[in-house]
Order: sequence, then C-alpha cells, then structure tokens
Amino acid sequence: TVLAVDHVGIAVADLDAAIEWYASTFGLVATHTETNEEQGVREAMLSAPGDAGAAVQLLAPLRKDSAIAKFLDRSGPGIQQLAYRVADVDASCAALREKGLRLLYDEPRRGTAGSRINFVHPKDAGGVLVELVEPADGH
Ligand code: MC0
Repeated sequence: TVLAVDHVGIAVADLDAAIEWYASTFGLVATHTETNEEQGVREAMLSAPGDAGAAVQLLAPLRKDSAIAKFLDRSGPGIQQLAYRVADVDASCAALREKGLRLLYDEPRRGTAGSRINFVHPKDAGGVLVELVEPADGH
C-alpha cells in the first residue's frame, strides 16, 4: 500500500547550480544532500520551508554510465521518476510482481538516507519510472 508521494525526481546536469536555481526561483531549500555511489548519483532533497509533504529530488550523474547520465543524454533535464513511500518494500514488490509488473531489482537496494528502494519498470507503469521507498525509520 502506498502511504504517500515521497518525492519527484528531476535529472539535472549540475547539482549545485540546480540547488541554487530552485532556491532563487521557487524558494525551495535543500534539506539533505548525499552521494549514492551504487546509483551513480549526487542528490539533493528540496522542500518549501516548513512543508513536510512530497519533496523535489534533484539527481545529478556521478558517471557517464549511470542511469541519470543516460536519461540526460536521451531526454535532457526533466522529471525522471515518481517515488511512492511504502511501509514494507518487500511486501509491496511482491504484490506488484503478483500483478505482473516488472521490478528492476530482485532485492531492494539502498536509497536516500538509508531507505530501501526498488523501481517498477516504466513500461509497466504507464511510462513513469516508479520508485518504491521504505524509509529507514519506518515512517
Ligand atoms: C527509460 N525509459 C523511461 C525512463 N528511462 N521512461 C520513463 N522514465 C524514465 N526515467 C524508457 C526508455 O525511453 C525506453 O523506452 C524504455 O524505458 C527502456 O529503456 P532502456 O534503454 O531499455 O533502459 P535504460 O537503459 O534507459 O534504463 C531505464 C531504467 C534505468 C529505468 C531501467 O534508468 C534504471 O535502472 N533506473 C533505476 C535506477 C535509477 O533511476 N537511479 C537513479 C536514481 P522506448 O520506448 O524508447 O523503448 S537514484 C534514486 O532515485 C535514489 C538515490 C533514491 O531516490 O533513493
């Protein structure tokens, strides 16, 4: 079961420039930044001040062979993923597999802030790369 929209992920070429642009243009503030070597990204979570709702996640490539580098080459900067928060990513993946959807990983991998994540293939989700996120603190 989906608990909430966790974040919308946007591919950018230059993370620091994008953080600055979102701050000066929309007043969004970076609440967390992180490098995820396995995913090949430097990322930042942005929110409107005081808003605990869905975040905007900026994703910049660490390497030329990363998913974000490939997305930028093909599509340019823009929305790359929609992430739903779930209580139990293993149970959610099992339920979606049962419905015939392809999950990208056999087992969840590490996402932002120690979360556990998996992705539904965009061809099985209406053209949207859907991420499932089980936060580390179980919220
Ligand atoms: C590819 N396609 C997409 C897409 N990427 N459609 C919607 N949204 C996207 N982001 C489409 C292509 O246009 C193509 O359609 C079809 O999917 C298959 O493309 P492909 O060439 O076979 O596959 P790739 O090599 O482009 O890979 C796509 C795939 C990859 C989703 C498998 O990006 C992946 O493994 N993503 C999961 C990991 C990831 O995104 N990591 C970065 C965020 P046509 O019609 O042309 O056949 S890390 C993150 O998010 C973490 C830190 C977190 O939040 O905690």
